Amino acid sequence: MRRFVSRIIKPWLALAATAAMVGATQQGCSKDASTSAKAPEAQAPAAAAAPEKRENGVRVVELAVTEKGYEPSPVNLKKGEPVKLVVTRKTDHTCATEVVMDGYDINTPLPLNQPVEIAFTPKESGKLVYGCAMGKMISGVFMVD
Ligand SMILES: [Cu+2]
Repeated sequence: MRRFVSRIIKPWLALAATAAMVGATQQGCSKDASTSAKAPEAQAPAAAAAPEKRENGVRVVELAVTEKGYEPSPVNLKKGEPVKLVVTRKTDHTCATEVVMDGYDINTPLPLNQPVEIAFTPKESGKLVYGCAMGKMISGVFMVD
């Protein structure tokens, strides 16, 4: 439908439609936002290319919350290895204003542009999903080995 319309409408209409779509993705927990936030999950093993960062032997993982969701995602972690997340929310245009992780008692607010540290130790192997407070409509993934 959208493709058909864009083929026949005049350029200024196409511009208007584009603007409307951008507006829609900025509404946060809209379907568009959750779809784009989940896209990286599909390519799971392709994980973080960045080298591991450590402070006093503790793994440090820096995450940003952008309009695409939590980035980077997925990130590989190791079971039993303590991790310090440093999460910085860089957008006010989504509902991802906290990090919620079930099973770890984590529900941490993210003030805009302020790095927030969250320490935890993965206790099970597999996929660990965290996300926003609304049922993780916007989410990120840790792959725990
Ligand atoms: Cu949400």
